[in-house]
Amino acid sequence: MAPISFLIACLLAFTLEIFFSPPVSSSASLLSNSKYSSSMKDLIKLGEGCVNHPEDVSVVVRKGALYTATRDGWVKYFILHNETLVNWKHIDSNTFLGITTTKEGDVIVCDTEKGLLKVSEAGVEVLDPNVRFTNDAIEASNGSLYFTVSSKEYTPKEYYKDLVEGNPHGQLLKYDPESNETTVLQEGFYFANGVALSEDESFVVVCESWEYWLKGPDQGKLENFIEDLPGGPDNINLAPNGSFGCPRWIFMNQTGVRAIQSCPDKWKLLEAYPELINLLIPLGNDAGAQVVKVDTDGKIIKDFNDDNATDISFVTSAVEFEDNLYMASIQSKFVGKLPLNAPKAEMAPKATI
Ligand SMILES: *[C@@H]1O[C@H](CO)[C@@H](O)[C@H](O)[C@H]1NC(C)=O
Ligand SMILES: *[C@@H]1O[C@H](CO)[C@@H](O)[C@H](O)[C@H]1NC(C)=O
Ligand SMILES: *[C@@H]1O[C@H](CO)[C@@H](O)[C@H](O)[C@H]1NC(C)=O
Ligand SMILES: *[C@@H]1O[C@H](CO)[C@@H](O)[C@H](O)[C@H]1NC(C)=O
Ligand SMILES: *[C@@H]1O[C@H](CO)[C@@H](O)[C@H](O)[C@H]1NC(C)=O
Ligand SMILES: *[C@@H]1O[C@H](CO)[C@@H](O)[C@H](O)[C@H]1NC(C)=O
Ligand SMILES: [Ca+2]
Ligand SMILES: [Ca+2]
Repeated sequence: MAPISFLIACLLAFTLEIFFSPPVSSSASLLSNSKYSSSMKDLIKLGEGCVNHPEDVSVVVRKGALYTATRDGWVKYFILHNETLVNWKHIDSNTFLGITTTKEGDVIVCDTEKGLLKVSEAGVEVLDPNVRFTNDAIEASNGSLYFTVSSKEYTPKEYYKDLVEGNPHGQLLKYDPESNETTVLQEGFYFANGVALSEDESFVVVCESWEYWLKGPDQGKLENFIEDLPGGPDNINLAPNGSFGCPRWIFMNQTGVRAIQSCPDKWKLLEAYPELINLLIPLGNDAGAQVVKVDTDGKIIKDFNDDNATDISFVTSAVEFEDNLYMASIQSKFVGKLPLNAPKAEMAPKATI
């Protein structure tokens, strides 16, 4: 039986942590050269009020269309050249997370309750009904799907328990469309979240939200891809030119997280003070918004920041396409579009004679 004084000591240590070092760590640029960092102040809101909490976005290049899956069960897309929103398919679900588009133009949706779904013109097919808490998927050129399960232990509603417990319950899996079989490729991720394939498909990158780094198993080897990001990464997408774009959503003080994880009476503590979790995982504007672009070696090469979440908060997905960065946030009701190459005066075309 743990003495109550120890519980109080833990609580004190934890609250001190919170009050004396705000959980919102500064989302200041991660780059020494600020030339490569930028704000999100030119953000344009697409479909405002018509996309209900989109978690992820994915582009079908040949259609010039950007797809998203929303909290009210819609798979919708924007025709990008004229920014028209099309309500495409509806599924009775409010548990969508990550999506990916396939080379056939179908959309793979991770539904945390129903499993791994394929949405096509013909309708909805459940590819794997036996997986729960799927978070993101990516298609390989031969049609296999790599996807993540964030936690084998907890449900999406209990996600914070996964963080507080501090054990790795996440998985990377592969669905083979020929055999209709799923295999577990790798266990032991700290909240497996976004997944992406490198351009040459030699490695797959998995974002771990609790451990702040991305792992890329290369031919069975597991290596760290980016280490020590100051917030939990969510989705990740291949950017043009082989690099990756990756939004980071929770700017939590890692020391506060470690303090509660190592507290023996953490469950009692949480039960007594459930609001502690809100301090640990700031949501809304407290979460800020940040997207980083990394090269194929995991080095940060570009950093987009909205410290005070003035334009968008809690970005969960970012896709670079035709000189724009498109962003989704599970907390917003729009898709953000950030033009990357604002026209410069000195680049005005020269007159010809
Ligand atoms: C987190 O809190 C610790 C302890 O107070 C502090 O030393 C550290 O700088 C904080 N980290 C961030 C990223 O704010
Ligand atoms: C947008 O473009 C598509 C074809 O690319 C067209 O079908 C649609 O009518 C256009 N929408 C508007 C509002 O112009
Ligand atoms: C696709 O390639 C992967 C990796 O080599 C392999 O594991 C998988 O079985 C292949 N899938 C199909 C449908 O051929
Ligand atoms: C794949 O197998 C699952 C059972 O695990 C089944 O429900 C589903 O209908 C099958 N899908 C196809 C395309 O055969
Ligand atoms: C593409 O990558 C190469 C090599 O890293 C770099 O020199 C070039 O500037 C990049 N182009 C773009 C558009 O990012
Ligand atoms: C964000 O808010 C902080 C504290 O209120 C302020 O010091 C800072 O200047 C703000 N940053 C921006 C980019 O507005
Ligand atoms: Ca995705
Ligand atoms: Ca996610």
